Amino acid sequence: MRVGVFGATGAVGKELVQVLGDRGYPVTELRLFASTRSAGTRITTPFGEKTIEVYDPAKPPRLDLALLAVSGDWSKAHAKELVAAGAVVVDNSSAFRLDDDVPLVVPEVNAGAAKGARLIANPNCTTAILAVALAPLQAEFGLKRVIVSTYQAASGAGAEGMEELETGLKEVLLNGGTAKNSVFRHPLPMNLIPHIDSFQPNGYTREEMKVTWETRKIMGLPDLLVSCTAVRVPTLRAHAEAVTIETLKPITPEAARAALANAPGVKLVDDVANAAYPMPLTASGRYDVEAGRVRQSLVFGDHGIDFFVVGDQLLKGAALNAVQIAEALPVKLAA
Ligand code: 2RA
Repeated sequence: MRVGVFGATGAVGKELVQVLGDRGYPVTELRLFASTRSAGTRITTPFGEKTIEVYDPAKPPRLDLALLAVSGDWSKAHAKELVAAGAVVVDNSSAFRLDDDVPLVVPEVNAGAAKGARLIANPNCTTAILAVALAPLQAEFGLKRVIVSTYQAASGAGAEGMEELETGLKEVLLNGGTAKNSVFRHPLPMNLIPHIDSFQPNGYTREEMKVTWETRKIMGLPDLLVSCTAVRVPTLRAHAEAVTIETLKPITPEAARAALANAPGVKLVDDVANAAYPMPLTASGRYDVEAGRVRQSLVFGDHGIDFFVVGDQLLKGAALNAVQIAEALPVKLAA
């Protein structure tokens, strides 16, 4: 496969290249694209040393697969050009996620939706991590309501977000100074920010509404009641989510644990006697989403559970999911 990674110097772009290598995706030629700022930079990849190129819309490259880790505006402007030039495109941005004719895919949940598509959307990271854990519970117990509170890492704001957190922490801890902020709305070290993306007229943020809209689409449950509070926290690259579900059928913690333990993409980590539960430190750098702290809901009784999920934002929340989509597709070689 001739594969192009767009936004190759960003946090997700770099992970895409690594994941393609780690999973042995059949790459015969890898081309890396980024902004003019990085053009000409040589970088080492699992497929040899590569030079960063700048995309020329007048001459779209001949690719079988294009993985986009770019802004929504860039995707809107160029994704369909790449499809027209012969590539199957997996887009990480929010540009097409809610378009009726573009599948939004988490392979463990709805791989079939990608069949025959040449443009596929990769979900918001928070949604992808959540959907992997909700799918087995929906299959066995049916979902009625989902209430989520998130603890989202700096990596959700890209390499710049991670750098702002690290620099700010050093300033506060080593110099006794004050952390500066430009990526985040407020300084992130020693703080939590209940504000990710823009506020909507209903008082939720766009990040929170993405969880509602995208979960419904991925799970094929257009009327599912989903409410989210999204919070940025000073962790580096794994998003955590406290989840409460109300189910249609009775559910017990034991049955929920069994369903989660057998689910693809989920690792059950739930041994509180030994202080084992999902955490950003243990989920970072891992493909599986950790699920644990499963307990009967005090609100919904025998029709509900509370649990905790943590997934690597750059992997299951972005690069891994995109490569899994590519793996699930019968990508045809471009002419
Ligand atoms: C965030 N979900 O964490 C967003 C980015 N994909 O900021």
